[in-house]
Amino acid sequence: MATFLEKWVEEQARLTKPDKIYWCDGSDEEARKIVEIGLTRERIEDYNVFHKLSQKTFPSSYLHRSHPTDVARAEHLTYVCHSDKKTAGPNNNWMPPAQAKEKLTKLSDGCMRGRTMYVLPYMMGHPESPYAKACVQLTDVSYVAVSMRIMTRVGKGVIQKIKKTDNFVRGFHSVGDFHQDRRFIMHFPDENLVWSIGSGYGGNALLGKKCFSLRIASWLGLKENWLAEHMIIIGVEDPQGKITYIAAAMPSACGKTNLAMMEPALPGYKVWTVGDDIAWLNIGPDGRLWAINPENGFFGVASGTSMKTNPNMIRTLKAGKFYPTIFTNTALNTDTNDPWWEGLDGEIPSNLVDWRGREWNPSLGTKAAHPNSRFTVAISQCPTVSPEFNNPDGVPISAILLGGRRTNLIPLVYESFNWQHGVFTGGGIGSETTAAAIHKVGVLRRDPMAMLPFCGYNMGDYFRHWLNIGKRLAHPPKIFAVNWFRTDGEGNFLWPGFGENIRVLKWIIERINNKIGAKETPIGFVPNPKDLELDGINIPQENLEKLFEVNIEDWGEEIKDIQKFFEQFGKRMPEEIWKEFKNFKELK
Ligand code: OXD
Ligand code: MN
Repeated sequence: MATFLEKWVEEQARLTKPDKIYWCDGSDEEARKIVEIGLTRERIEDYNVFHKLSQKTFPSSYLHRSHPTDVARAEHLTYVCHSDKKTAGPNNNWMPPAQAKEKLTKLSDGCMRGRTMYVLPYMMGHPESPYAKACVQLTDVSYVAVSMRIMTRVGKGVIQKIKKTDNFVRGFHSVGDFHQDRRFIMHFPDENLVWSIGSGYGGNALLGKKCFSLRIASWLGLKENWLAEHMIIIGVEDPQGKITYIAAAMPSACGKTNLAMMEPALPGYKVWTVGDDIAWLNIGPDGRLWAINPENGFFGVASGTSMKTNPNMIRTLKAGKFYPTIFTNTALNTDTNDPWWEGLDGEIPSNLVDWRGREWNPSLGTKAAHPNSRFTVAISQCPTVSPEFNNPDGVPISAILLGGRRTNLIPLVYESFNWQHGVFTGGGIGSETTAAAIHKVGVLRRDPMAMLPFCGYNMGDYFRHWLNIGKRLAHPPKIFAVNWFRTDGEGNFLWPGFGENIRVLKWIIERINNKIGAKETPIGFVPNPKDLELDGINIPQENLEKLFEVNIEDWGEEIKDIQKFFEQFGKRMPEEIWKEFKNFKELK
């Protein structure tokens, strides 16, 4: 008798009418065959899906050019279809599930004609982890099939795990005709189902990532008492060899990947990479919070990545051990056949075509690489990958960092008074928007815990869930807010960032271990200037003062904006958060 999985695949095939159905095994040999199809037979607009790059600089690497209208997450076309609108909350687009399915069924009818339907069984998390989840994605484009092999653990073993059950997350994906009017990314949390059509962009199409590991998983976490978060996970080793694990939430394209594999500027320190984008956080038997990274690869922003900003990522991209590495929407040096992006080390090459394949030179005043150009590469190639990366239990978290991109107001670092105050602080965090999603760049929006685009249910309930998790933790991590992006009046950054951020992490670790005091302010504890390690760095005194200044008179607009944001959630907003808000306002 056919299994639930087989029946589902058959049903989808009847609807979408692919020429072929291909069950993937996740092998290297298979990936090479699929890439070959993208190199020779499959096209998007004017280009083959893959272009083979010079194998000298970045071995095993290929360039992919997206459809030009399809280069970022489409938040306005992303829906979370709970049975009622209130559960989705004001933070999500919503459609009744039956209506959403009717729409998607029409759009999907015959959408794979002339194409192959790839069936990808995969795990999010190490197969032996009690926290891992089995999933199956269907897709009709080689780029997505191969990217899933890099980003997740694809393999036939998953089918054995699923057996005859329906206990897996289903992801249906088709690029459709790429038309924006026929593009939707829809989630059905109660059915463990994601249905995405019309986009081949990573965040919309690699369904294990944002769609499952954040939107659906956050809903599972609410029901099962855990947290699915938009966080990196790192181990910071001090000169004595002690490793402290930290999780850090920051919005897309705000430096999470750089922080995740930072080369510390302070001697004797080392950062170990567990994850660069997503953390699943569970309460361990010891009452601590334990984190796993459900992913197996990096889908990071290429623009700005260099030996200066992230040497370990450049090394990862050059390793060429796991097949393949993909660059998406970078420029191309036509002399050397290498990818190129703004910020890469060295001179601007003289013969470049831009991310759309058009001749380019700096006098055009445009960017050669798309600002959201990306790489997709295996985490196993990263020289700083943590020995704990595959530990089924994950790592114990001692601190949570919550950040945003703020050119003013927000100090470099401050510590919340306690868990509840930390949830209030994280809930009110704002950040200036970036090119990772389709919207105006540089606009301030509230982005609680960097989860605004990814929380699969009402954020009022999400804050309540955070409070509940805190109550169940015998040893909750301390919560800190960070902001690397503060500038002076002329737009220059006040803090050098990158490897120098270790100085902030050192302060955080000393606070965790109760080694140092701090200055109490209405927003939390900020460092006493003497406690921030500044040896070997030259930061003008006035910059330092600005970086830690909490001039509460300047917070008026911020407070109003936070209040407006919280009010949207009406009765779902926990009283405790309003209490923290009130305390804060009164202190002001
Ligand atoms: C990502 C994002 O791709 O947050 O990780 O957009
Ligand atoms: Mn992300």
